[in-house]
Amino acid sequence: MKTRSFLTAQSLRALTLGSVGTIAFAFACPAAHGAVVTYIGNDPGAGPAAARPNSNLAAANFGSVLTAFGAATVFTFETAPVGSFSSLSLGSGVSVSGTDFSGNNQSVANTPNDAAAPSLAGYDTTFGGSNYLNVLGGTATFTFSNPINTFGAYFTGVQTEFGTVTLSFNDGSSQVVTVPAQPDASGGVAFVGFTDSGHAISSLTVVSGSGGGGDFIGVDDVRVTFAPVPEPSTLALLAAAGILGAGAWARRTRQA
Ligand SMILES: [Ca+2]
Repeated sequence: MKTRSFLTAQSLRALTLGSVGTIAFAFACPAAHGAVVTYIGNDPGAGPAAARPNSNLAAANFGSVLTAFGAATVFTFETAPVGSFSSLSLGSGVSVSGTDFSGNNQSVANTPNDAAAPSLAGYDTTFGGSNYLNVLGGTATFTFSNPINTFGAYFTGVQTEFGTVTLSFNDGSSQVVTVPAQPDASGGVAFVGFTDSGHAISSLTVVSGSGGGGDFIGVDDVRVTFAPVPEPSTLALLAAAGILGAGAWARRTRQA
């Protein structure tokens, strides 16, 4: 996995304005074939109504490179039924399933897990929205009928106390992208996105911490692009090439 990061003038400005958040993202050039390139920003302590400059900047930079991958499809969970699910269809051939720290199904929530301290345990990040994927430890696996080559989302309430939160997937080899943890006392929000040029990913699992039940987090405003599929005309050409090749073999066989 290849990850390059640096601070821009804008992110440095955000830092000097008092935020203790950090942002790390890749050069905004198309990724080399085969490389997972991450776009990550985090805002410790940021709750539902707070500004999240580093996370939003990472999301914007991630979005700016998606033009090389195609139109992004965004899932806000706003039309998803509130409550637990065994498998939740999000549309566009995308579904999510998984079980929490106690083996129960994951759920969609419309209020923060911790009403008194919403930044600690997951909340909605959609502008004007309320619903989010409520991951109470354990795992949540996104399945893509049409494989993807980029993925991004906001993660809320990820803390250092409950183990590491990761995105695990296979693009021909096993890959792990780590979601930055926020301080135990404050929680916060992070945006994590990645591009994976030239690859196709059929599923991705959010592993929400480990030990002691894992971490209670929110996942929201998921955005993906779908990997290109061979055009019918390309398939026809390949089939024709196969027929021609078979014909040539037959001729050679007859001549032999
Ligand atoms: Ca939402």
